[in-house]
Formats: sequence, structure tokens, C-alpha cells
Amino acid sequence: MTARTSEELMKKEQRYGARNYNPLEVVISKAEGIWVEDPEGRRYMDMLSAYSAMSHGHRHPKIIKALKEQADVLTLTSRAFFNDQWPTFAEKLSKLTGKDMILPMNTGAEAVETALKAIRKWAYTVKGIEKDKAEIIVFAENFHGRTISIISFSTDPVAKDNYGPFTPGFVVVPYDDLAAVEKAVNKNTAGILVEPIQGEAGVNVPSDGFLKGLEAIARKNNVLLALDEIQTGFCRTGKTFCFEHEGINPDLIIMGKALGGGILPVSAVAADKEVMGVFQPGSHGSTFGGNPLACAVASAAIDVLIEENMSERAAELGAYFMEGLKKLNSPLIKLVRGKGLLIGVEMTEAAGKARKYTTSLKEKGLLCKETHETIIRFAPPLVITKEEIDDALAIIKEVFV
Ligand code: IF1
Repeated sequence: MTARTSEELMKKEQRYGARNYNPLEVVISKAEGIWVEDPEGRRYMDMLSAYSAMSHGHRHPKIIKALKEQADVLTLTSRAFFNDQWPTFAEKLSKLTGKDMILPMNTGAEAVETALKAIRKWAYTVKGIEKDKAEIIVFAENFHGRTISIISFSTDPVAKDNYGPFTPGFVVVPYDDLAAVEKAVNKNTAGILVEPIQGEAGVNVPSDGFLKGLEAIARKNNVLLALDEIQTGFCRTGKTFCFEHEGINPDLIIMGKALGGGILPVSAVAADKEVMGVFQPGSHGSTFGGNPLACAVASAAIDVLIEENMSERAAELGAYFMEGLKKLNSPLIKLVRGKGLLIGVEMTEAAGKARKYTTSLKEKGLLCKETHETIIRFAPPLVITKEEIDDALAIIKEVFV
């Protein structure tokens, strides 16, 4: 039976869809730019951007054009053969990241797994760590995806419970704690995996110098530093990559989300030859990794970021948005933190669960999402205008003041 109304569609999902999410009660059926629409024609500002995957806004015309043109000639070949899109895209991403080589995947978790495999293989074949003894340092409250190995080092019971037995070889230390990292490093340490800002943990921005410190520890101990830029990358925090705020040069850069232009899952790992060279034919891969359609879309996505000065926009409009949130002086807001247009608002204990606020905001036409019940994340598409931020602040004011 064709469901058409929001009610009918939500009911149908309740019946047939696995309950691995608890979505806000809004059904999106149309979208353009920062605006989404439900089947009844109600319009909302998207202030979540599919967790930073929609940095270009919904259905950016230039990216849709690239999608349609490529779809009309070639979509998928597998890497059993060469195709005419992947080599040029690899070159473009190599130049953007400043790294020699790119390994293409699809989802963020696959790119993280690729980086973990590269670090381990480098540990045994280059650094000379004893077989099966390689350790990778990770941080409490991390989020790097949902595979069994990745959740093996999660500190979030909801993401981890009843999925054992877990993958060994990960050492968890407190985030933003360089002394703890120094202490954890030993002869078996192969790598450090870190988010430059912890997104899911609640937009945790580390102290200035944290990334620089990690780089120094990695260099001193011949350990690889891998930056997970899946959520913070591609201009979201006001630089092409968030690590640029500290001027470091990570050994591996893990990318995803916005790389797909808000259209397709496209992820990748960038690294220099010494690291990427550990992969030999047959030692890693994926059916869709580096497919022509994804390469054409992601290539257009990178062009748009540069042509529309998205980094500068995110820096300027993010500062403006955070300023506006602080100026509300709402008794419900404990603090506002973030960088660029990746913003987290922490509610006071008295305010209670954030869900009631995201529901009120939704009713007033603004979509965002709570994380860990007390934090609301605002991460609009980077194409948002100052006037639209003012409109958003007016709605937030109605709910928070
Ligand atoms: C969910 C949030 C969660 C990520 C970082 C890797 C991945 C993600 C830094 C994996 C994915 C998504 C996944 C989605 C909700 C969202 C998310 F932080 F963005 F809010 F979960 F923590 N590294 N983040 O943020 O990429 O495999 O999903 O493409 O799983 O609920 P993916």
C-alpha cells in the first residue's frame, strides 16, 4: 500500500524498519540548499547536514550535474579494470591532501578500517614490530564507525554492548591528555588514531597544541599519526582539514561524509608512499571503492568547496553563529563550543533532556539533533547565508529564552 502522509510513512517504518535509530518525528521528502520539506509541504532548515555529510547543501546543482553526466556514460567497473575517472580523482585528492597516494573506499568506517590495516601492516613490514603485537592508541569517547573492530575500542556502552568478542590491539587513553599518550607508547605502538574534534562525544574541541603534541610524540617514537577527518574535514571547521588549525602533517588522513557531496557514500585514506606502499594487489579492496560515478561526484564536490570559498564561509559564519548563541544568554545553555560550522550547545542540568528542545525547534522549522541527551549539535550546510543564521537564531531564541 503506497504510504504518502508523514503519519503513514512513519508508521510503515515502525513496522518494517529495524529500530536502530530513534528519529525526530519529521519525514523529509524534498530538499534544496539548506531547506528540506515534508510530504505535507512544511519547510525546515537543515541544521544537522546528515552529520556533516551535506556541507554543500542538498542537491547542489554542480554536483547533481556531475552525477547525471557520469550516470549517462559509466557508473561502475570494479577495480579489476582501470576506469577513466579514478586516476584523475586520485590526483586531485592527492594534491588537496598533500599526500602521495589515495586508497578509495565508500563509507567512513571502511576508510577507518583501511587506515587501521595500513598502520598494522606498516608496523610489521616497515617498523618491524613483533607479529600480532601492534598496538594503536585511541581516545576515550571516540567515534570512528560501527564495525566490530571499531566498536571494540569504543567507550560508549550503547555502541558496544553485546557485540563481543572484541578485536584486541587498541589502547584507550583520555582525550586531550598528552601525558597519558606518552605513558601509553611502548615498543609495540604502531599508531595513534584521533578525531581533531570529537563529534559524537559532543563537539569536544581539544586544547590548543594537543594535535601538535601528538605529532611530536608520533615522530619521536616512530609511530604513525592518523587523523579521522570524516566529520571535521572539507571546510566544516573553517579549514580544508581541521588539523590545519594546528599546522601539523599527519601520516594518514581519513576522509568521508562531505567528500560524497551529499549524494553518494565516498570515503578515502591519503598517505605517503612509505605507508600506502604496504598494500599489495589483493591485500585490500572493495567492490565500489573508486567507482567512476563516485569519483565524478566527489571531484565536483571538491571543486565546489574551493569555488565557493567554503572554508572562509565556515570560519566567518561559524564565529557569527556561535557569537549569536552565546548572546542569547539562555539559562538553559551551559556552554557553546565548536569550530567553524561544527557547533555543540551543552544544556544545563536543569534544562533536562535535549530531545524536548530539538522537538520544539522542529515544530518551529529548524532540524537538529541531540547527542548524549545533553548536547545539541548545530552543523548547517556551509552554503547557509548570514540571513538564514539570523532566522535560525530567532527560532532558537524562541525556544531557549
Ligand atoms: C551513526 C556523528 C556518529 C564519524 C567519524 C567515522 C564515522 C563517523 C568522526 C563513520 C560517522 C555518523 C554515523 C552515524 C551518526 C554519525 C555520528 F558523530 F556524526 F554524529 F555516529 F557519531 N568517523 N558518524 O562521525 O562513518 O561509516 O557512518 O560513513 O552511525 O549513527 P560512516
